[in-house]
Amino acid sequence: MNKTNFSTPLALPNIHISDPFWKRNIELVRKEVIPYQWDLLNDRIKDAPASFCMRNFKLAGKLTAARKSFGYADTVFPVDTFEPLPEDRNHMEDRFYGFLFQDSDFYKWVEAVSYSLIQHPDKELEAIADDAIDVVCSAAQENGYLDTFFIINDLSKAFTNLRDQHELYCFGHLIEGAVAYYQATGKDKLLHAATKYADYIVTKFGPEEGKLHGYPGHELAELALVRLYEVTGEQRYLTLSKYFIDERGRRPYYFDLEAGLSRSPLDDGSCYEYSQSHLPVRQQKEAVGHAVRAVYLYSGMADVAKRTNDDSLFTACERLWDNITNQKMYLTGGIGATHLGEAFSYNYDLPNDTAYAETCASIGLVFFARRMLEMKADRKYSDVMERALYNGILSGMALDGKSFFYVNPLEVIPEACRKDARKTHVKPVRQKWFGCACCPPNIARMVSSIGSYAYTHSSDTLYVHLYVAGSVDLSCSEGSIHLATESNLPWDKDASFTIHTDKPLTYTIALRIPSWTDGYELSGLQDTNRIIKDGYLYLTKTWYKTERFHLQFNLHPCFLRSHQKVRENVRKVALVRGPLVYCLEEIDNSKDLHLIRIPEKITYSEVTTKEFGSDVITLETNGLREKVCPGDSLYSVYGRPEYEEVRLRWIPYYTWANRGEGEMKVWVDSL
Ligand code: FUB
Ligand code: ZN
Repeated sequence: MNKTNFSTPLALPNIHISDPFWKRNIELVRKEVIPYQWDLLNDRIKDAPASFCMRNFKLAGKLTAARKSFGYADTVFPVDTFEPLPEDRNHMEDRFYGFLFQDSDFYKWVEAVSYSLIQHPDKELEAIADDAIDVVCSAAQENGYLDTFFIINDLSKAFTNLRDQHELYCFGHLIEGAVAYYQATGKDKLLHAATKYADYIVTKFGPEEGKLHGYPGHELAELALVRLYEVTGEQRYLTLSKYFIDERGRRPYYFDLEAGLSRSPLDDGSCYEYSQSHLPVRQQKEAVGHAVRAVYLYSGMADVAKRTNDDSLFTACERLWDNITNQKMYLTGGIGATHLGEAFSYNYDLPNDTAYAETCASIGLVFFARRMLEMKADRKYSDVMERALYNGILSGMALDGKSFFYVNPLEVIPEACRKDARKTHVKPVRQKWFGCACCPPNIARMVSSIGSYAYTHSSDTLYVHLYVAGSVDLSCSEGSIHLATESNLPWDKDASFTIHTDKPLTYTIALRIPSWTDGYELSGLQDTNRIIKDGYLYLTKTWYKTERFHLQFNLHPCFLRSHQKVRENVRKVALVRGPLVYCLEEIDNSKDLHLIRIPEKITYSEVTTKEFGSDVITLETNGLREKVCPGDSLYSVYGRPEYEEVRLRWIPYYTWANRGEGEMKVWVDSL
């Protein structure tokens, strides 16, 4: 591990985003997604599945108050099964409803609100969040415990089924929301609740006798505890995170012990691959199991590796990263190829039409990438981060911010989504909401915190990982630096930078040279030491007052192929332009997209359109369409197919399914 590269993300308040592409999305989140989700959390949207989230917090608050006053308020409902939505039609007043991790929807919402408030202060929104936080905090028990599923249903069962019941996952989201709200507003009520709960958990878990030697069934607490450690400086939170990581996968398996099993259902531990607890994490070489869980875990591992200088943990992270991105990732940055277990499949198994590629999983991949970049500035991380952000994550939200994808396939035939049981998880149009609503609030928090993925810094270097227009302020030992970036990527091919320092200051600006470009030109800088390393251009000089320079990339569309082991993509090609993946839609190219062929000689043209609400570059190429064979027999003697020439219209993948229902295809057959 190269320790000189140790850096840290820049605090969001120091970053101002003016980027047209991202600003539009941030504004969407602020104006549409946040208010809409707030209504959803309060069950005020008629045609969407009920959330029960705020209703559960209120009910838990009542029970907590009763417990405080009378020392007793016990209603006991079953918690033994993973019971997403109790079926009783007439909801009982005193019972928990919704998924058992429904609390996390509020925590993610408040996290998104926090980032939004940083970019755009809004007293009214802050007041709504303050009131909601009062409700949430009123549910906390005297000892700090805060999980409405157990507070309402049966407190005696708390921490008895870590494998399935998501308490430590909700706890992780509580921390993330609380830290973000504190950083955005300076208000610490939720943070107090989170630390009190964390302190309670510290008394419950650890190596000492009498404590639980368990770890989260759905990871997240690991990375969240590190965040809590960073904001409070309290070592015990980092220690607990490291404990969860070190304990995971050790034998005898904790999940066996808590279930009262004397041995594992499967001796090789593969039954625990789903939650990445089949092996100690440092021995894990392949990304397996539930994809969101996996990347949340790996992010936590990276966090701990950095804070504890743990080379073996870093190496495990790097190995897992390489496995995901070289063998298990869609071109869009989607991960988790199978809906069975929302999981990774085997290496190179990347089916396009049954893909799962959950929005949350790509978000988790970005978390993982950002943390790896904090340890090692290598564009293998930032390239993927950018790919996921501009494609597999943004596709999760409609262009009007009002509907969402959970699953992000690379090929869709609407009829199959309805009639083929293997594909019913794939939706041809975005949904208003989901009973299991993990993805929409996750997109909201990701988009509104985009700035924190653009830069990291160390004492002597500012790293620019994403070309997002805006400005960043930071101070180093010698003084303060203000860097302003102007850029209209992904549409335009250049970025201009203005650096202002309060006095002469020797410092390095490291710019990512994306792998999608085959050349670049830097102009406007004199007396600068230039080094290229791991895909970053390091510019070191003594900056003085205000200086401007310019970076221009070669940016042109091109077709990519997959590794030959990706069986699904044999003889297929996909069109990209810079970080954007493009796709064909039925509305532009007629039905039966499987009959389209990409010839050897291609001419490209770029057409800017306002059809998608803002300026978007669509691409046009020549193409061929296989002519329909005469006759309607299912099989007939083979003869070389005939083709007609067609003009193909390609749109950025993230814009698909915004003009009604129809076929869509990313990987298209070549001739
Ligand atoms: O289990 C909590 C969340 O719900 C997971 O992260 C998602 O994959 C969805 O299953
Ligand atoms: Zn999700």
